Amino acid sequence: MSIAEAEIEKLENGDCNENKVFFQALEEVIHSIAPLLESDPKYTKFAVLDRLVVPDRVIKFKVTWFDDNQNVKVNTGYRVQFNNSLGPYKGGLRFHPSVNEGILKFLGFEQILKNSLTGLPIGGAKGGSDFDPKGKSDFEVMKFCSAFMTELHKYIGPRIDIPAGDIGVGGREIGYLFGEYKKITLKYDGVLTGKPFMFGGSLMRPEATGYGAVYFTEKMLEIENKEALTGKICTVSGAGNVALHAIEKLQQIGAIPVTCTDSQGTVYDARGVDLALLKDLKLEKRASLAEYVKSHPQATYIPISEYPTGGHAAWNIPCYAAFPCATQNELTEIDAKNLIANGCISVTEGANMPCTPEATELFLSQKICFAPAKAANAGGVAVSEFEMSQNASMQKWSFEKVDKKLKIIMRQICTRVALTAKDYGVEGNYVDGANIAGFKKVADAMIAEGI
Ligand code: NDP
Ligand code: 2IT
Repeated sequence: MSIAEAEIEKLENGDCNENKVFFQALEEVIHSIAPLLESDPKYTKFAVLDRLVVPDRVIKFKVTWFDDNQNVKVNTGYRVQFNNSLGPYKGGLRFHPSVNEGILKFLGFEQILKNSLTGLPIGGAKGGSDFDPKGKSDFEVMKFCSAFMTELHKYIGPRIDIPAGDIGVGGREIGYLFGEYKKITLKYDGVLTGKPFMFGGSLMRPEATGYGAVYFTEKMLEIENKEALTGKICTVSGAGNVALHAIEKLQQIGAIPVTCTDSQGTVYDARGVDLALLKDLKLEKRASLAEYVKSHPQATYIPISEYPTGGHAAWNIPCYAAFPCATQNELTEIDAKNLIANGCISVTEGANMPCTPEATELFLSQKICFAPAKAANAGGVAVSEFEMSQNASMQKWSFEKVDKKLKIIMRQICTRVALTAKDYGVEGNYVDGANIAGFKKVADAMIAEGI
């Protein structure tokens, strides 16, 4: 039995350990690439899949820091350096209490194929900590980031491994991490992306993932001969980096995003989400979405505790296109049924793996245009690579230049995914298309580089 098959068997036998989300991601890819493995024996001969599913290394370390009351706090830090066949390890850092090795293996594995799809020279990695930035003072976040970097700096570098943001890690955290790296190493390197613009960040990196997801969707709807998003009602989940900028781009192209969510509930504003208010609440005040309705009594706030499935009410609002942009497995089969019953024709995964396998299967079987995360949210890491290029050449590109390059890359990914699906007899299935196209490039590089 191969390693990959053994991993799947563990899942089928009810192994509910922390690797569950990793197996979920793996299972989907293994299913998609079966025709490729059958058509070309070299992938089996060189055991590419078995080699790909095991990270090159998993670095796990203790992070100790003082809170504002001088109490010693202890967290666990990780960096999963998964695969560097196409370029240096690249991928975000997540700070959230749920973080464990399994979640980071799932995210790192997805990142390998996502980064491959961009066509840029970047390998796959992920990292983070079970540290919860919520409710912490700026000073506590700074202390934690410094302590985290005290360990992490040993393993990263602009040609080795380049971390960035993810859930709970934005410009503030990247700034503190960068400051500590510089202090320890004396190097002013482009070692992290998502830096604030004033010290080497790329314009448009904050917007890139959300904007990119919308650019991808526009191209997918064109290919599938569906009406464009302009004038259409859209539902969005999340109220963080990805969601805010998906909402922003949707508004710019004349669509009407009517929802956003956080971990506690959904805001439904039928007139369209007030983005300025949302940014103020989430980016400046770091407040709950429940505050939104205080300024907009016409809008509704539905806490998850009051929604029958315990999930998010966002997916029960009629829409033309849905954009889950919060977190993994947030959109279930029931949500998928509701979306389809209410006339939704397109679903774009802005978050990483936000749809459960059952929901994804339903979308595919019902011929809903379905843009999988590793293709649709690749805009963030693509602009991260643009940031690396700018840092390496001591340049600063304009917003317009980055935006233009982002749009081109998202449209190229979409076309390549659609064509790959067609070549393998699954036209319209962007999940299989993305997995095959992403895998093939990494697999060919792994074979060419020897074992
Ligand atoms: P943020 O931390 O900026 O925002 C996360 C949002 O999701 C918050 O509104 C948060 O609510 C909400 N949320 C709801 N449920 C959960 C949960 N169980 N765990 C964590 N958050 C939850 O993160 P991003 O917007 O950067 O990331 C969102 C998704 O997009 C993630 O899946 C991430 O991996 C993916 N992604 C991010 C990229 C980037 O460039 N940042 C690039 C590609 C993918 P609350 O405020 O209540 O915590
Ligand atoms: O999931 C992702 O692609 C990210 N969190 C962004 C990674 C990056 O290196 O910009």
